[in-house]
Formats: sequence, structure tokens, C-alpha cells
Amino acid sequence: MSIEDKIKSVEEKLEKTPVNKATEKERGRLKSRIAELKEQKQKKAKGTGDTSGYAVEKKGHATVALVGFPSVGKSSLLNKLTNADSETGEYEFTTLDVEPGMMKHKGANIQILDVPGLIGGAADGRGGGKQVLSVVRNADLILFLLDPEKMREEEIKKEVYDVGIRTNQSPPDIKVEKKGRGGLNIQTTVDLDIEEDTIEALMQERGFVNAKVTIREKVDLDRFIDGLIDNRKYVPAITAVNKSDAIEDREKFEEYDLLISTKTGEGLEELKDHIFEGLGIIRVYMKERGKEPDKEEPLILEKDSTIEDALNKLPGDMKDRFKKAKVTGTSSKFPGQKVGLEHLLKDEDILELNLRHI
Ligand SMILES: Nc1nc2c(ncn2[C@@H]2O[C@H](COP(=O)(O)OP(=O)(O)O)[C@@H](O)[C@H]2O)c(=O)[nH]1
Ligand SMILES: [Mg+2]
Repeated sequence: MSIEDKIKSVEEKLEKTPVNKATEKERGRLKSRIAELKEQKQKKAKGTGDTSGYAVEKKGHATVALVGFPSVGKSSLLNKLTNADSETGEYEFTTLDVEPGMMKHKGANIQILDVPGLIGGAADGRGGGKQVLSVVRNADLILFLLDPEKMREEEIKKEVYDVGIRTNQSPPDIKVEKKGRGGLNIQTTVDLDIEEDTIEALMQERGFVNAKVTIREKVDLDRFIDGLIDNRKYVPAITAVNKSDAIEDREKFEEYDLLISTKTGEGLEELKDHIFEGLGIIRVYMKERGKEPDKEEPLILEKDSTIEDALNKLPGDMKDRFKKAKVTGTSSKFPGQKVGLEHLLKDEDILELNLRHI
């Protein structure tokens, strides 16, 4: 029996199992078995094709993976978002199904990778499976693109879920420590809906014999299993419906993040803003004393970055030379506030550094 068939058969069994307290342990075991088989399937994919690591070098400030079934408009969107003077790198695309482009927005260079090869088979090891998976797993944001005529939303999201990616979720608040002896020790700081028995069974299933697990959130079976698995990826995602020009009943699509059209251009600027926002990045305008701030090439940082983080991002040995900083913007109490290394920066802050001469 192939891994695929095994997964199907356990999934069918799970579907037939009623959902109640009495079956919880059994359902947990089945879910854990499915997770394990999917891991095996991924490992198999990893063994095929080129093994040189990442398929596409990450470039720019952040990377977005564009995911959707054939003909939803991925290539058209890539062409619209990444402009003529986009810096696309030189990549080898002999067997690889990844199309890169660079989008410049609000001073950030955002790499967009069209990964059609994810669909139907990447995880089975076909079509350079390892590389395609690595591209999606290492993206900073996933952009799901749907066709209003044939949404297939669950199907596309399952493809991503099945390779261990969790979209728009934070990692479960679970800590597992392996111990030398003493069996299983379960600590919870919240009232759990799942039984201690089930937790024990699931831990044993994952090979934990002596371990302490601390659970700090009301997890369900799926999230508890995720918490026991190391290589889950937690990635933000945006779901956009394309071809809005061909939609009659727009209300039907209200629940989605965005309606766009690569044909008319509808929603594309908004999409760029959504991507910027979803990536959780901020712009900081550097200013030299007595000069205007540089708004053309902002320093791009992660949200909640400090002055120290900014210094680490800047070239040279700025941190050793740091005396003080002056900030003007949302994060400052007043224009030109003097701040230290721990100060938290906000989007569009203006930052002037006072450095020691050496
Ligand atoms: N009506 C309409 N057609 C579109 C739009 N975007 C793409 N298409 C068409 O959809 C088809 C597939 O587009 P393509 O970009 O190749 O999709 P991909 O397979 O996902 O890369 C082409 O015939 C496009 O012209 C759109 O916004 N509106
Ligand atoms: Mg295409």
C-alpha cells in the first residue's frame, strides 16, 4: 500500500468515527497516525530531485509564495505586481516550477514566487517536490489565489496544510521537555477539553516515554498534535479571489480578504498594502543631522523592532558607536524625542542617530 493510500484509509476511518468523549482517544490516535504518515510522505519527497537545499534564494526584504490551482491567474498577477524594473534573480529553472518576481511597495522589496508545482504531487516527490515544498515552507506569507468560477478553497488549503504549514495560527502554547525517567508528567494552566488519558496516549504515540508537557492554551486534538511536532511552520496568509471583472454576485465573496482583477487592476493596490501589512514589516526613515529624512529607501524592519535591531540591520559597526537616537513619529512622545537602544520603533518613524566618531 502506498503512503497516499494509507493516509486515505486512516482518514476514512477517522471520518467514520463519531465525535464524542468516548472516542476521543481513538480519534486522537488516528489523527496522530495521519500526521506521522504525512511526515513520511514529505520525507520521501525530500529524498528526490536536487538536494541542494532551497530551490530559490530568498531575495529582498520578505518573500511571498503565490499558491493556487492552474488558471486562477497566478502568472497574470505576478506580472502585474512585479513591475518592469523588478530585480529578478538568476535562477536555475530546469526542472523547477517556480517563477520569481520582485515587487517594490512602500520602499520594501518583496519577492513573489509563483509556485504552480505545489499542486497535485509536490509532496509525492514529483516535479522537484523538495524544492517546491521548501519554497512554500520558507515563505514569509502565503497568498492564496482563487477563481470565482471554481473556488476549490478547501482543496488548495489542504495542500498547504498537508505539508505541515499552518496559516494564520500562532504556534500552540505547549512545551515538551524530555526527561531521563519518571514517565509522563502533564501540567496544564487552563481547563482543557481533552482528557489526560488522550494526552498521554498521543504522547506515547509520538514516542515520548519520559517527558513533562506544559499546556498553556485550550488546545484541541489537532493543535495538541501540532505542538508535539517540531517541524510545523506557522505562516500568515491572505486569500484573494481573482477575476472580479467576471463576478456578478459580489456579495458571495465578502468573506474573503480581497476581490481583485489582474485584467482591470481592481484591488491590486489594496493587495499590495495587505501583503505589506501581513508581512508585519515597518519602514523607518533614516535622517542625518540637518538634512531631510530619506523616504526613498527606508530601513525595513520587523514589527516591534528596537533601535538596537535597527543598528544591527544597518551596515558597519553602528552599535559600537551608538551614543543616542532621536525619533520623530508614532513611537515618539514628541518630535525628536531622545531614546535609547530598547526603544520600540513604529512604521514611518524618522530616526536620527548620534554616533561616536572613531
Ligand atoms: N476575466 C479575467 N481573466 C483573467 C484574470 N486574470 C487572469 N485571467 C485569465 O485566466 C487565464 C489563466 O491565467 P494565468 O495567469 O495563466 O493563470 P495561472 O495558471 O494561475 O498562472 C488566462 O486566460 C488569463 O487571461 C482576470 O482578472 N479576469
Ligand atoms: Mg502560470
